[in-house]
Amino acid sequence: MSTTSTIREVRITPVALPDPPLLNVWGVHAPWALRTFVEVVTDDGTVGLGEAQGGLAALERLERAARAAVGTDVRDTTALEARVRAALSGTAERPLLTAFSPLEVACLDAHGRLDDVPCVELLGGPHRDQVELTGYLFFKWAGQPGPDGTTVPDAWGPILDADSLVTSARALVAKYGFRSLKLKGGVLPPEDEIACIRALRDALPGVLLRLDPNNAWTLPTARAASAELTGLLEYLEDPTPCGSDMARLAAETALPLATNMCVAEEAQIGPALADGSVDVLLADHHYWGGLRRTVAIARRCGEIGWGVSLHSNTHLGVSLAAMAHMGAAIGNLTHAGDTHYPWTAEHDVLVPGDIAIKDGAVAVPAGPGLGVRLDPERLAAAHEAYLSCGFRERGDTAWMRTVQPDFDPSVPRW
Ligand code: GKR
Ligand code: MG
Repeated sequence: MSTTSTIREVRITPVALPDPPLLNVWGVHAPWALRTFVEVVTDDGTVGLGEAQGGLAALERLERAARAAVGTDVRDTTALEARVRAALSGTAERPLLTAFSPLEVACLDAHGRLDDVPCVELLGGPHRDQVELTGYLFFKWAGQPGPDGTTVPDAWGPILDADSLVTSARALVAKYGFRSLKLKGGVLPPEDEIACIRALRDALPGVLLRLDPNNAWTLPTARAASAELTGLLEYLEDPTPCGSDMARLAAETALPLATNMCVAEEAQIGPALADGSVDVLLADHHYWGGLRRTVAIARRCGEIGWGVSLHSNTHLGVSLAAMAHMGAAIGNLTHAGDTHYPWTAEHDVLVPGDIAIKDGAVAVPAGPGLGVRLDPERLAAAHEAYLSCGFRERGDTAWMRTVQPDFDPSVPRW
């Protein structure tokens, strides 16, 4: 076991990857999705990897946190957190933990490499050797808007009705073996989305289904929809605004309610527990403050009677590897975790073959640390794309308004 583990340098590389026009309640994904990679380098040259959400504001916080991380021991994530908290003093808890997270993941990766153990061992050890994942269905346009009103088509084509949605679902299930599917809702009127769920139920009877309208429905709409959806879904995610509406719905419906919006930091657990509005929490290490904290939050969910799933935003393979190690360490992972990876995999910057989704699951990489490697050429190309793409923040509403200038992202909408 090596004893040299002090961080001498943190390399931060923002990247951009092509993104299809996936629709959601806030608008539509722009042609470029932004992520940021972290490489923590110890004094003996060991490198640990982390992946973070992109965007200039988050990047600036991450850079400040990274400067504070230099000189800490990769084995001492408590000291790392203290330094990050000091460096970002005055920052709200969620963005602060979002800056800490990729550094914590990178330290765990380096620690695992130094001690020749997989990260899951540093999280308490594995409950499973692969983590079940959910195929993520989106409505989408035929392609991204091009110059002068043209469309730049993509391989998925338009997904705007039940038939095309079922076709995309069949394709995801055939390619990745998913045993559950999540539909990103809040895009079409509720009756159309319910019809889509019925079509999926008929087409893929053995596959569990979820629907996430991202707070788009009023309480009366959510009440009526949940009556129709009970028995069709394993859970309904964030149907109506957080707080009293979610609580009232939860009290009335037999359908389990899940969230990644109403409980997104520790201070929100108590109120949601008190009002009974949550049955399943979608954990996300990117904003819960890294792998160790998220494993602890998941344990707490078990104690208070909540189920646990995993939340996902557009991400690449370092995050997928982190989710695999973390998901394996969560004893009470009651539901398959979300992942955007099928929408981004072809643009990953890992050494090809280091990680993949097969048979509806991701195997925990066997090597030390996270068990995955960046491909320097692919990383450099993705960074060049970042420099030239012109996008610096995620802006689904702004991109939607390039096509539909009067688009209003307010919720609840129906
Ligand atoms: O990428 O469009 C998207 C998703 O809607 C994502 O932004 C959400 O955070 O998938 C997420 C969710 O479960 O709410
Ligand atoms: Mg959600």
